[in-house]
Amino acid sequence: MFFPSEPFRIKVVEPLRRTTREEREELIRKAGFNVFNLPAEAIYVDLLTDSGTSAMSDNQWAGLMLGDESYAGSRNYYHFEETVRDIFGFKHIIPTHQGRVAENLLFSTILKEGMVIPNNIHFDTTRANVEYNGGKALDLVIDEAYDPHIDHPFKGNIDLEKLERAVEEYGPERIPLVLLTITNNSGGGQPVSLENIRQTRQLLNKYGIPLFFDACRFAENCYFIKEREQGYQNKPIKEIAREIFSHGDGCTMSAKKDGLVNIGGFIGINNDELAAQITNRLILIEGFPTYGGLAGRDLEAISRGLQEVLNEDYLNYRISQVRHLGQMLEENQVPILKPIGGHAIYLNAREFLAHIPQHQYPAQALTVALYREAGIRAVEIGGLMFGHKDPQTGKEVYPELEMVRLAIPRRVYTTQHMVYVAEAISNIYRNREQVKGFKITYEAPVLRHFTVRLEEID
Ligand code: PLI
Repeated sequence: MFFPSEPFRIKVVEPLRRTTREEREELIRKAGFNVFNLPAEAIYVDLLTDSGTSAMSDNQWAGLMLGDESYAGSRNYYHFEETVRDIFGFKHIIPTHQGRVAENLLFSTILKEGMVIPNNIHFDTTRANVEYNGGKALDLVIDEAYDPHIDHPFKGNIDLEKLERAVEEYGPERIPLVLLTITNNSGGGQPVSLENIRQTRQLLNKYGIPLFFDACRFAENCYFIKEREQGYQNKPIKEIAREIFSHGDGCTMSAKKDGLVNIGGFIGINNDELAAQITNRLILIEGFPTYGGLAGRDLEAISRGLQEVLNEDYLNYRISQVRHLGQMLEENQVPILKPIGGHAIYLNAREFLAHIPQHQYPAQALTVALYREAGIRAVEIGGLMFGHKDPQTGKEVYPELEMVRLAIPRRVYTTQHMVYVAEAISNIYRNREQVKGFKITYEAPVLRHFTVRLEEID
């Protein structure tokens, strides 16, 4: 077994509390069987998300002390702008307090009723921001992405034929931009190849459609390109990143992922007019353009985080830690999505709990079982998150994949934590027949998984 060793040592520790099974039973019932409602202190290993949960380095913490909290023209903004431009290359860099605000600013500016945004797969906040602003969110990833057994090196690639068909069907005037999510979170943290990016660009050039990136996990995507794509083995990660973004007209970024910080984001954009419109909206809802909803110290931590995330020792450890967890699960025959992605392991709940039908939310049932068994928090990415009522038939429509995501926070948990998680899951798998399905008792009209309440079916 290959153990990924950490390219850092631990200077500060955060104690974790262990709970009893009885305590967890009471807490999960009180939470309406929704792990978003659990107090974080009652969780032993929190794999809900890799977003905003990274451990910052000593260099980043030192940067916080250099925060310049001037309302306008903070020195940290200039450092941030210089760093982002150096990696991403876009002309205008607009800070926001997190990724979904970047999405909201972009889509509320460019979308008109009836417009369409193609993507490989929209993340849930991206889809919601497109739809809320009158657009239609199209997921056009390659078909292989929907088969959890296919071992494709770039399963995040957009399907160019599907894209061209969409352009012909809706017309280029109804497509203000195409997004590529790198890595493709909702499809398993799978990378997009540079070849696919180049081809997408060429196709869009024919129609004059801009290409944008949802760049949350761009460094992890670059690592996979270096590892898997011919011609990139000897290229530094930063050069790969620059090549990716050279094909784009802009990006949205949640720095809470590959910015290695707890809060922050930005929009990068080349179009002057669009940048001006977005900036005006930013002033209305986020703040002055040199802080965009963040403190100066946060901007400094992002600048430093973006430089650290390009370090190959770090990326090698990061990807290997996730892979190691996946390999331990595979050794115990636990069904997971293949190949193992960049930031998370995705348990294939449909196969794991084959006795629970999709309308009883097997992925949610598995998420609850993980908490009950071991105090581990994961997130459902299946019928609860993406299921919805068809407006015409009123029937519930379910997504193709029914997954539980174990997102690994960056630089937070040790190998021993991963062994603990693998053992707990393998144990549930051995006793899977005991896990029961759920029904919804309350749901909100958008992004229902955050506040849903459920009842166990006997
Ligand atoms: O959580 P935000 O608002 O900083 O970022 C939104 C967002 C946009 N795109 C993608 C691909 C994401 O993964 C994303 C946030 N992801 C979360 C919260 C996650 O748990 O994966």
